[in-house]
Amino acid sequence: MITFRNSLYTSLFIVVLGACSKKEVKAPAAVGPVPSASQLAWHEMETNAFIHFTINTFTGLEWGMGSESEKLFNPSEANPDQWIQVLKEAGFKGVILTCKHHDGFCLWPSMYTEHSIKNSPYKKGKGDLVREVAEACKRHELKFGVYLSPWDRNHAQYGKPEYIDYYRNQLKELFEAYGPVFEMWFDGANGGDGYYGGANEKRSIHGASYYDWPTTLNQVRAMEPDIIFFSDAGPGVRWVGNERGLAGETNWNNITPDTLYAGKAGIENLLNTGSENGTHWIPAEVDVSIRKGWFYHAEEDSLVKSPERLFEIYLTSVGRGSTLLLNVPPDKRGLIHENDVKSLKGFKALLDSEFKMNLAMNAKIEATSYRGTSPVYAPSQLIDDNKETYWATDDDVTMADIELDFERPQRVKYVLLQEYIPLGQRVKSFEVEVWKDNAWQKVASATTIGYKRILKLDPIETQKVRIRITGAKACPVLSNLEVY
Ligand code: FUL
Repeated sequence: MITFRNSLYTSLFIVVLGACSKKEVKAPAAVGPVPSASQLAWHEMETNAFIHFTINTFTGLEWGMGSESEKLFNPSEANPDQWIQVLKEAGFKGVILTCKHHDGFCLWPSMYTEHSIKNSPYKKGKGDLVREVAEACKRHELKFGVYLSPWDRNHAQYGKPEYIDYYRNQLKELFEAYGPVFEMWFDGANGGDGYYGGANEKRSIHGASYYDWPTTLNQVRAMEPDIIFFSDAGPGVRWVGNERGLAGETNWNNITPDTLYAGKAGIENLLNTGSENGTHWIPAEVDVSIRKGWFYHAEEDSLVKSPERLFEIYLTSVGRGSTLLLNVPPDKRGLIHENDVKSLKGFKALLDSEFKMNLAMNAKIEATSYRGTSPVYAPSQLIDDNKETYWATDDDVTMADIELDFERPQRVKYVLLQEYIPLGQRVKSFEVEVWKDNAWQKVASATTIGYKRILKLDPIETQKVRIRITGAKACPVLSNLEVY
């Protein structure tokens, strides 16, 4: 009888215990603005390429006046397949083409203007480079994006309401014939002198109101619901505030857009860092050219950025939670120049060699705490190679340490962290320490993490690395930790 009772109690105890351990620990609630599905997909692209190509390539200018003859556009060996193949091999996931730059020349045979490829010698006026690039992107499985300059120095009606109809008609042409389009670039350069159909004058517009962007964006969204809009103020992604490849060391994806508009002066610093309590998720995109200029100029052949420079830019863009948009302009032949190809190959080789062996993968991992001590939020989720799982702490814990033990000394050079951004950006400050001479030594400290943060350390031999989250808007939620 006693035995029976005992075993009954034991079974009851086990059932109760089982029920307790199965008790689901609630996931953290989202904090602040969060990315949309298309913004999330955009973050995950990490590196995209810009292609600047127009009559400027043949005149040596950066900003054509709009008066240049279409006859000047004559790439003798244009081969968009080569462009896209080179970019694909360098690891880029998307391409944005200047379908029309400020000079107004269109790389597709638009029915709304004569200032286009149809009046150029290229393929005797039968060419369409927007189509060729969009198709090459499909073949090589890169996403295709469109730059259509709002400022048009060729168009007679620029500055008047009629031009807005023209601009919208061209967007319709592009989105209906060449999609899918993943990103649309609205450049901030606006107004100034130009040809304007022969008027040759200076025209200024009211940047905040002339274009009536909300209407235009709605029209585009109706054609391409998942589109990401780039402009200083987003709404999809924002300018990073410089063209030197530098995202802010503090880089919030949040910003309050109501005081921003494309081309507004004096907002560079704000764009660079975003703001901790910004009301919208509008991440920064880092646009920078592989050359000095945006267009190809033979005299810059010796100034192509080296693989090492491109790698540094990668660290200050992708490594600071942004997406890199690297411009690689075709030359007068219509090919990516040999020097650029060489640099891109070297850049890819550097990426592959610097991030070859993730030491965290086989390390022992612990944390000072994890949410409800549930395995769902355990630190092991940081090294499981699954971006959907994450380590998180209890709601009232905003400081915590994560420790990796490699079990024998390793040479450590980079630490890579990722927040689980579908639940918002949280971390405000963190430090990296290594175990050296029987003590923890601080080797780096930084602020935000966001989609991805890579810290480059002075290479050091150590058996253990500790990440200390020292400040966060709410409980930290991290999906990935890598060490190289
Ligand atoms: C700038 C433009 O004025 C440059 O020509 C280039 O297109 C760059 C990406 O954006 O605002």
